[in-house]
Amino acid sequence: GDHCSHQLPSTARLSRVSDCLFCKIVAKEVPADIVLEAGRALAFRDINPQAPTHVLVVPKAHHENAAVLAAADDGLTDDLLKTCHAVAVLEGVAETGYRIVFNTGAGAGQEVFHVHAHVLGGRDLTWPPG
Ligand code: IU
Repeated sequence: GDHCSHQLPSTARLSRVSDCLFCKIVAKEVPADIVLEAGRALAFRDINPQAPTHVLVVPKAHHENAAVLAAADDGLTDDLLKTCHAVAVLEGVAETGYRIVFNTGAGAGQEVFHVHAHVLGGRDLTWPPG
């Protein structure tokens, strides 16, 4: 849709995608293993899981990264964080502990430029992250 028009593919993988991948998942145009749909947010499993629980939580609206999202709509940022916790409860990792990660910018490893929180749990998580 129009809300994806500012998507700027920045990796070889993404450059083969004509539009925003996560917008397509939100639109159900691309299949995903959906964990929770909660109002303006959607949670689905990462295709390359880094922990027993590895779920991505996205706003349905397209925002490039967490900073852009927070500046544009702090209510949606709040919804997104609450949805992350709901996912942790559903996945049974809320009590043992889990991590929420927003890779923000290519230098931090962001590859998909539709903001997504990684919710990771189900194993011991080391610090610092790689
Ligand atoms: P990053 O924070 O932008 O680096 O995270 C992108 C994530 O999206 C990464 O963990 C991928 O495994 C994941 N992903 C996915 O779940 N489905 C896809 O089709 C693609 C990437 I491309």
